[in-house]
Amino acid sequence: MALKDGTRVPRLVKVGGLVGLVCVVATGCSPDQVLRFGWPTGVTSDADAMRQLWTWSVIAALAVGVLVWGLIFWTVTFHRKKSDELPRQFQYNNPLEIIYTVIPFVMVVVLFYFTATTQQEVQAEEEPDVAVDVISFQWNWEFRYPGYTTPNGEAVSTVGTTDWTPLLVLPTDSNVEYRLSSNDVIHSFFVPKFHFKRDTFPHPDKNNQDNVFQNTIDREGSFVGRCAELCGTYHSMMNFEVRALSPDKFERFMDLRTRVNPSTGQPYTTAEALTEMDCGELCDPNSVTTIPFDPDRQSSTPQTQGGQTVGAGD
Ligand SMILES: [Cu+2]
Repeated sequence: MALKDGTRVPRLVKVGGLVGLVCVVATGCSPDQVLRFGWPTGVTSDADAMRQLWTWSVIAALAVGVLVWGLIFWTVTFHRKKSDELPRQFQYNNPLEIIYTVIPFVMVVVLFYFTATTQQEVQAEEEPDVAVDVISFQWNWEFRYPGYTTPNGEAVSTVGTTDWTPLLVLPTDSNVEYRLSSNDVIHSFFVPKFHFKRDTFPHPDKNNQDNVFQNTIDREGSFVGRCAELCGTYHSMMNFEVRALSPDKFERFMDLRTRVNPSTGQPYTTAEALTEMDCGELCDPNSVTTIPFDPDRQSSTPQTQGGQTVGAGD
């Protein structure tokens, strides 16, 4: 009997160890990925704050889970039915009932506290470095920069068409303020890499909507943006692209956009300014994460094609 027990336990340990080793090695996850618990990588400091909340929430959930699983297995293993005699009963045990009311209450309070403080951090507003009016309409986007004026005396603006996906050019490492509105129905401004989405309302003031949010993009790149509110026939094609440039490149971009293009006699468009800057993939005049609005109602063209360049101009 003693020999049998002595051989069984090491075998269980070996099998458990092997399963653990396969889990760690075969999945190929880095320590950072493990601690993300499936949370995708974002490109803003807000996204990182939300990731930390997620990581600690999962760790707390796992700690509770391990405790509960342990208690279940302990009960199942060591407290099996031994006779027909009714076991000792625990109902109306006040200390026990107080404990299992208070502990979940404390858990809810702790989770609520960290959720609320993270939300406050994400929604915090300071003096912006750059402000952009995001104007949605069926079925495209206009991005207007009230801080920059063209020689015509109008605010610098970018509008998407059926030939060209609108590019929202923004500086990295700067506090950007987004002021959302809609010209018709409710749309939703969603950049998956921001880990943030907010509906765009017609008349946000009359609808009592907080239509302003801010963030800071921490790296250069092209990030797809979408409408995330079902807004009509071509909702799925209402895409745009955030083009995050270093502050130097952004200043150069705005310098061009506030001047007249000698070859057209008109202020530089977004596509013309990016072509003029010629800084490689970041200055591609066309979107690289999605394709322009396709007005063909029978079309089943996929809306995301990495590296796709279509059409020219603004
Ligand atoms: Cu929409």
